[in-house]
Amino acid sequence: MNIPLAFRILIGASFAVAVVPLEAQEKSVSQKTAEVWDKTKKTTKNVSRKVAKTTRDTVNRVEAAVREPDADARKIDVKVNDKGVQMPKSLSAGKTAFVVTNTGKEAHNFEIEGSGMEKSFWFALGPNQTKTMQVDLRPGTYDAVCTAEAHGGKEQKIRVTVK
Ligand SMILES: [Cu+2]
Repeated sequence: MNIPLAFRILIGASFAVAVVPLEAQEKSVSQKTAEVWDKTKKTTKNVSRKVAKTTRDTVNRVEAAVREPDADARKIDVKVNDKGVQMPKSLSAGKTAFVVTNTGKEAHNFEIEGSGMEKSFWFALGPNQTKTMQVDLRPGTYDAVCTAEAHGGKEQKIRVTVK
């Protein structure tokens, strides 16, 4: 077939014109797909974060409701903050309600451990949050610990004697 050169150039040019936009289109489609996927991931993350927060809030409420101290429990004020745990170092045996308040700026927890007992809050306390933990203290020595990841990764504990 004898196609004049001018025609060949014209055909070639029209192919080029046709091909380039197609590639551009494909690119933008894959880019769009990537963007949508990115958004989906972000949305999924946000949703799961929200669910986690809701679960935590619910558990906090449950903890507070279930662990309302008995009227005859001896109430002991405990402060947890960025310096550690502050509470009396000598306690009497018997039904005890630790009223724990986070007076710090980060999350803190409270754990009482000793004489075969190990009890802490399921979730750490946020700043200004108060939770109550009721235990039956037997005579012995205990560690009152903040297990939160504050304090530069170190646990803070004090020794408590129960008589
Ligand atoms: Cu702490």
